[in-house]
Amino acid sequence: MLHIRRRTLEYSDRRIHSLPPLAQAAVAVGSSKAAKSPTDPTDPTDPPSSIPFDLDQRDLKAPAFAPYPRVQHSEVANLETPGDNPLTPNLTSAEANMVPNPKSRVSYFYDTDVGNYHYGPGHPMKPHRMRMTHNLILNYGLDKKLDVLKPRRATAKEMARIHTDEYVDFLWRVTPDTMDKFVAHQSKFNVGEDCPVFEGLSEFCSISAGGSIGAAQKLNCGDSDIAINWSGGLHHAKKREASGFCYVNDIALAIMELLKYHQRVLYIDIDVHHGDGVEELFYTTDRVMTVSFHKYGDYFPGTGELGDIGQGKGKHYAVNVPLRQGIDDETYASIFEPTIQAVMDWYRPTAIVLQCGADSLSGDRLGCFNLSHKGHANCVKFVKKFNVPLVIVGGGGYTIRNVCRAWTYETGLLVGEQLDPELPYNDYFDYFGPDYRLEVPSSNMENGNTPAYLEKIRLQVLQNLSNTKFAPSVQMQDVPPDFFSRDDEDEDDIINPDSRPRDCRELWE
Ligand code: V1D
Ligand code: CA
Repeated sequence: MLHIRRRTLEYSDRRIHSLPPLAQAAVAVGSSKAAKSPTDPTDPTDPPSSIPFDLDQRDLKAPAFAPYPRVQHSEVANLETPGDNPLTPNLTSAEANMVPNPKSRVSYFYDTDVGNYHYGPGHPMKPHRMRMTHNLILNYGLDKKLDVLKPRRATAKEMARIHTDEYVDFLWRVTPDTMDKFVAHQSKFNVGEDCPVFEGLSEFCSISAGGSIGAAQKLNCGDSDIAINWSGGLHHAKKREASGFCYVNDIALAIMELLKYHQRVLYIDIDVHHGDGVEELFYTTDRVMTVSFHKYGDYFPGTGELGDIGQGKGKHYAVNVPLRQGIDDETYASIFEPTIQAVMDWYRPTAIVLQCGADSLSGDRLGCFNLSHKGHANCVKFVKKFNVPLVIVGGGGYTIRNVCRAWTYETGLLVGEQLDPELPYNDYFDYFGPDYRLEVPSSNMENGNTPAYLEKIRLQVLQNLSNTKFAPSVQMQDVPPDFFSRDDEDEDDIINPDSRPRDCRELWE
């Protein structure tokens, strides 16, 4: 048995490289714009906001051609119609999906306290939506198909893996009653109208982050194929400040956890707002590829243009898909599917984190897209089909009855259950009137994304991807200690990376 000192993983990839067809087409398109940098790494007065430890010790090898089953594009028109998977030409798409996809083992993280936190009167972010979603999930009986787990709460030390000690210390100490003591800190750490200091703020952050870290650990230990944390997805939180209703970047913490055992992690963001916090933290590494689909142009947070593609070793490992308002199911799939297929072909991630912000749904209080629940869930379905270990997190979503509908529908999809469109009776039944149904319909709003605009975006994104000449591989990589290792463990203990806990349940109970 191989025993090594300090957790070290061996990665190798000796398969033969060949150009995926989509990317071949893209190579013919013109060159990309220069990347815009969130920080200047050459400026000693501006410490990088990206992850500090060395992610880049690698041995580059040629990648394989299309290692995942190619997924049929544009399934949105009718998600239940027969598919044309060349491997299973005579099967319906539902049957075809079942052939390469054995039933997934799905973990689901939920803390009953999460719905009790309150951002304050008039604030659109409502943690209560997680309680409503959980209750709907229970009333559909989906808990029987899920491994339901209460997350361990993330500690300040864990948060400090991506945030500055000073910022974490502030989050843990500030309360609405002690605000006066922290006047100078309020602008420094960007707390205020968007990110208010509310009662129990640090506990709320611990629950959200604990769920996403736990989800990553469930994949790392091989216990689950998919792990869900609808209380996570807080993609705007920055290394040293809060932003856009987000304080602790649970997604980056989950990605850091995945990087202990995974060579390449893909982050996909379908929230209507740009996933700027996650992008910024991994902007200079090729070990994480970030892909964000978002409204761009006179819209929060104002970042995420097509030419923002990463920097240094991370150049070409950030992908931005700027969209106009009113995008519908079919149009969204027409850009999402080829982009993700090309990313999978080129980058070949060994784990994926999918942020499912529900403010991209039609009729969202802050959003401006026109996706139905099916159009939103099509992204989840498309990503799931690659059978790569998958963390699912929540995010934005401000018409809370629709957030519950979409996340419940997606939970059903992830466990392979078709849900009755008639809602079961549940504790929040009144919220769902007058129809009391599961669907989130799209509206007749105008789609600002013309075919010509989307084609331009699609070609440029594929062109940028074609510049990732290969999927980076790592031969030997020091990984940070597991979050769940106790402080009193001997640093010099001999650790066998193949002896990861088979059953992580003990970590959570
Ligand atoms: F409408 C409000 C009422 C009270 C407090 C805040 C808002 C509000 C609405 N939209 N704040 C916003 C956005 N902030 C601004 C600010 C104006 N300043 C100069 C900035 O436009 C923030 C929107 C945040 C969206 C968060 C998110 O949905 O992406 C999310 N995802 O995961 C968690 C949150
Ligand atoms: Ca959002």
